Amino acid sequence: MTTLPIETGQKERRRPPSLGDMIVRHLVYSVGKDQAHAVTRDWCVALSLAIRDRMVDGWMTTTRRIYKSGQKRVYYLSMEFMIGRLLEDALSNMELTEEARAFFDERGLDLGEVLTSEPDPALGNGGLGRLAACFMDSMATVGVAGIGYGIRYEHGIFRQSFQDGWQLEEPEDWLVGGNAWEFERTEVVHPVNFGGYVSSDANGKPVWNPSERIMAAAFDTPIAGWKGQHVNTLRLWSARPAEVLNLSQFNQGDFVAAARQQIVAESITKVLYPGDHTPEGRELRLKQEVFFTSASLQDIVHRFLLNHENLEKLGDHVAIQLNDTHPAIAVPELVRLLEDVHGMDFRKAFDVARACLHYTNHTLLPEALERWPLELFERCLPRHMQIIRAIDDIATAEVLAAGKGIDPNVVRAIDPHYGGFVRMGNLAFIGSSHVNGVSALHTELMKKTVFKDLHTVYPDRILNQTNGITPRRWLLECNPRLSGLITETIGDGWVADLEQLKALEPYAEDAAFRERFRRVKADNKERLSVYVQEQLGVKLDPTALFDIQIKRIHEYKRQLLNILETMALYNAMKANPNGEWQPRVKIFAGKAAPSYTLAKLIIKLINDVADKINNDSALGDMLKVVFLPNYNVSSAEIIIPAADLSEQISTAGFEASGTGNMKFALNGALTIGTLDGANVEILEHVGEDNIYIFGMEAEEVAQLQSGGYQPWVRVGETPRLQDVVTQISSGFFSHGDTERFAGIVDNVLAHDYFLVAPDFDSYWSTQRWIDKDFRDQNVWQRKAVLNTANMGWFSADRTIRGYAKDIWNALP
Ligand code: 26V
Repeated sequence: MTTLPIETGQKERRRPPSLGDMIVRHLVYSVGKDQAHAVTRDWCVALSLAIRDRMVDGWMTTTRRIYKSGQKRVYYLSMEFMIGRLLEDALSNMELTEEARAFFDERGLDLGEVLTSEPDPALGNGGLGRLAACFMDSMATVGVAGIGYGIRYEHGIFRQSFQDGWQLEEPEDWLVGGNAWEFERTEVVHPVNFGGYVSSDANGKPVWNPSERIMAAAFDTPIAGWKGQHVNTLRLWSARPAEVLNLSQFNQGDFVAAARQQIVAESITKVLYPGDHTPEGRELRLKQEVFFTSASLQDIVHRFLLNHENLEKLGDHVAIQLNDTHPAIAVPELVRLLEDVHGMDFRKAFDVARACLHYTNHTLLPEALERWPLELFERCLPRHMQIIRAIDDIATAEVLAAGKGIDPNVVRAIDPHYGGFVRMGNLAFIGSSHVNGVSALHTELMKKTVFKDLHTVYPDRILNQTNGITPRRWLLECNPRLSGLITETIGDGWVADLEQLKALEPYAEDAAFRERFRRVKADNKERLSVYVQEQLGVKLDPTALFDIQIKRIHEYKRQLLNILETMALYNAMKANPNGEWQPRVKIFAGKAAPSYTLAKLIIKLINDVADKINNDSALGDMLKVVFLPNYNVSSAEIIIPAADLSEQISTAGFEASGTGNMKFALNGALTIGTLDGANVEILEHVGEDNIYIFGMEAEEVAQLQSGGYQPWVRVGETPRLQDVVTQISSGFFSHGDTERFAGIVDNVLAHDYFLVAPDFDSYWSTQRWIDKDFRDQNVWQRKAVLNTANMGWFSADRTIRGYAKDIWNALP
């Protein structure tokens, strides 16, 4: 079990321990179990620690190499990292999966079970957090010296279950039972201050006298790229009180007061997205943003000073990417560190900060663009407020110098109206050298809408970097059958160079290959059917068309359009039971924000419709509807490979990019979608014959939304939709309860901001066209192969190279 000395002639050399030796050692010495008593989770921890050991060598080599070469560092600041389970990914990237499997086979244990006993760290909500995780994988694969900075939430996104069809939220507890991947860096602790007032010193320089201090403690997770050559770090911050315990209060017997500080401090990293419907919740959210951003910037400056002296050169060696506006406080905070702590002159400090910082925008939705009330900002961050005012003066001068006739007030970070707000989007824009959108369409819309005026003043600042996904997790690992077939056909070069998938294109014409491709999909659909049966007790027919929509529940994503079409299909099937219907399974999954009432009502509607349809014996297997609970990275890995049809049906102009759309198409699903986000570019790559586009385009949407749209008239002109709306109002899907879905009926008839009615008929007829194509499996599989073959461009490796070249100037 320990390292075995082996004879090598004269010298005695130590053979590195085998993976099996390391697993057993960790089981005994780290977990404290013997093999006879170990449970699956113990093996999982032992295996994770063994793999982590193997990663550490590469990690140290990478770190030394970066120090020596002076390679430019990239810091990715993100409030969310939706990393998912790490063990399977690490095994795969380190090419140790087969060795591990053999080890467990020998003991009659199943590697798959060991892998799924790992909790899924769900430190994010949706696309933005998952993108950050894909970028970590790709930075390590491409060889960018990248460090991710974020928050080590004690509770990630809530665990979703259904009670009578309604969403229930329960706390998630991924850290119970420990986290085998992280290293706590007890020596790395940065103070983060809040509140108080600003005075001046003898020289008239501002001095911040904060009233509260929280400590940020670092936890590092190594992130190995493909083949483990380059290993980067994800550093997550956990909040600690500045004083461990107020001993005098404790000794006075006031135990609660003594513990208070700790509770208040630790609340900062307790949960992802504290409810923001109370002032306390909003303040906590602002503090989370400041907390992780300040700690990260202090860390970055500290690292820089380890081997450089002149902070004026920071921008030559460091690029800092702001993942949405959540870390936008970085603009005044970096200025503050340079000016107040390191004595740089304000104007110089701002120029240095702007040289380092870059901002990615991920949504145009007005309600999602962060604005903080001045009162709150001033109270928590009085010094930052002064700096923001000074930055606004620079912006004003630049607006006037540009001479484009723009009113400086629309550009400044501070909006003086309605009591005053800090506009974080404007702040991030002004303080960054590059601002990027996440798909071609979204970037163009940024220029025309939210950042129109800023774009006029700074015409070279906005650029596009279309999102991507890591092919390691989203094909190699989640779809072993398909990746096996691909590797057998074109070799394994695609894993690190996804555009090699193009070599599959000729095989679309090869009937034998199409049949194997179909078989792979059929097997994945069997696997998903087993999962659905376990989760919901619903039996699916795996030969039916699997039609899948999985994503956060939001009106603009239009799960409502999908379920309304499902009801209309049900009505049509009932009206003509002997018709030649293509059997379908409609699969939904996704979480609704706890305070988003309408989104939660849509979930209830889907579950009620599912209940009605699945229990209609006259229909048999013709139509089934399921809503899988607790959608996360792990369930996505089972669902995506099993899809025939991918639903990407957002109202055009509202989905910044989408990345689920890419995962499905890469795995051979066809897309039904609007010309929105990255769907537009998927269309360009897979070709119009291999994707189903329907509905209004962004410009038509904007026009209709700007006035004159009367949804009730439109519903009246759409008979299938009219019937369904009447049924919902009459309690047809709610056991006669006519009130339950009043909110939805009212939404469709009176508001319909996201234009469900105008797109309904086009969606319906596109679905019927899909039915027809699916019935001819030759036609369908040909299109499916062409999707996989042409999705190579959507690798996050390509995206990262784009950022490295166009934004960071940090090509490896
Ligand atoms: C945030 C909020 C918060 C307030 C209530 C409504 C609302 C709606 C949307 C959001 C989105 C937050 C940002 C985000 O997750 N954007 C997603 O980023 C992905 C990666 O770039 C992209 O693929 C998705 O299209 C985009 O929605």
